[in-house]
Amino acid sequence: MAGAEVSLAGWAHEIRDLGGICFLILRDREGFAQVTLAAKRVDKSLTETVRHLSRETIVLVKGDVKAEQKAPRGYEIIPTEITVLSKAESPLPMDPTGKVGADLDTRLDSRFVDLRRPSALAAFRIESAVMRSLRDFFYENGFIEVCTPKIVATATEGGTALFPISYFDKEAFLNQSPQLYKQILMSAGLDRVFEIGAIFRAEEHDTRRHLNEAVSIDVEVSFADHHEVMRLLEEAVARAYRYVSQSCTNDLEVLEIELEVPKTPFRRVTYTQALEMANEDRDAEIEWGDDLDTEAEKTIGKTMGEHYFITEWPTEIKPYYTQPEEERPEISKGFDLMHPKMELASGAQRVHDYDLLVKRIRDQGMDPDGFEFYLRSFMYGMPPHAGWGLGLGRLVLTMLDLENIRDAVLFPRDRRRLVP
Ligand code: AMO
Repeated sequence: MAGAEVSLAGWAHEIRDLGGICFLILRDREGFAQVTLAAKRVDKSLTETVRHLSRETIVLVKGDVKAEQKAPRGYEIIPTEITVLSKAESPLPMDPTGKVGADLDTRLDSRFVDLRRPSALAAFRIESAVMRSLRDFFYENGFIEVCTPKIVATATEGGTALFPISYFDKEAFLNQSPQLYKQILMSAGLDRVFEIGAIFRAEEHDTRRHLNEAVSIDVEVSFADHHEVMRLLEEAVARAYRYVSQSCTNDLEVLEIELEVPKTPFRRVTYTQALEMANEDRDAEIEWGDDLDTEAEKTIGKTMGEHYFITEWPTEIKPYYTQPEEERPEISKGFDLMHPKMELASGAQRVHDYDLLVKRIRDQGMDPDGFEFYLRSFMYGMPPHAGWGLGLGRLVLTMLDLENIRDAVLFPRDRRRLVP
């Protein structure tokens, strides 16, 4: 655009006053532009305005583009008009250039400034690309996007981790998972649905991979078994990696990441094999039938070294909606998708038989009466079906090797944080 007249608005990232020449570096989400005010060529009043700008003030610059090798990206703007659109107070709550580091809490308290750092923003642009690639993938594969309610009357993932809310004169909760609704939609004949939405877990965890509000990418498919939806899941994950590696080259560069697209199919290990790996050099062995703890996940992850599935879980430790194998009902058709560092998704072929489902709910110590609205959909024609839920935050966290899930969530919710 050399020679063109442009209007450019942005944040005053840096003002460098060298006496005879003054530089204003403007920043927006796409990067930086240099505005050059040489005493000889630019009206004195403009230079005065720039000299007195506080950092992060938003200005509108009108001027001419000039090729200049020394400027960022090889161009500068010679201004003819500068308007202050919004003045920034000083001092700033944190340094948006990232030169002065800030701890996570300070960054989250002032997220609007934190996100002005290109590396903070890059993760969210990549997250957007991940959602886009997955939506594309689902639409290409015949899925319908759905929105299920987040205010609900029952627990889905067991009764413990629920957030009660006040809902007129009734007891209500924030939904832990779209699980029951996506299953009901299979009875409705929607065949293949997906949802990208919030899930709420009242867990007391304070870890780098748990939040009390997370975004889950949920899928349900009729006339499918667990094998089929595992294939769908590994293709979805690989697709997201591939899309990011092709379309987010600038953001990956900012984050200094060379993204490797995981190869499909991912390896499948059974729960029993995983248990053997976990117990290899461990003092207190995990017994068959117990859940794999964080330490176990780490040991197995090290051995595997890439994405993998854990299959053939004991029926007892999978939720009531998980279909047991016909020949050996103590083994379920549930699975987890693992990154070497953590669990990314879980899923299963579901129970579609009404009587078995009622029994499974009872066996897990719950009252089928509370599930009436769900169970009814199994009485009038429910196809066999399978599905999964994949955590968006964890997918991005592991893809970009971030320290903390809070770096992959714009406004995280945890035990201590309810604002901003
Ligand atoms: P699950 O409870 O395993 O399964 O959740 C699915 C995925 O969602 C993400 N996730 C979380 N991420 C951050 N913080 C949390 N507190 C949190 N809880 C869950 C994880 C997890 O693997 N209904 C089933 C899914 C299904 O079978 O379709 C379910 O909710 O990445």
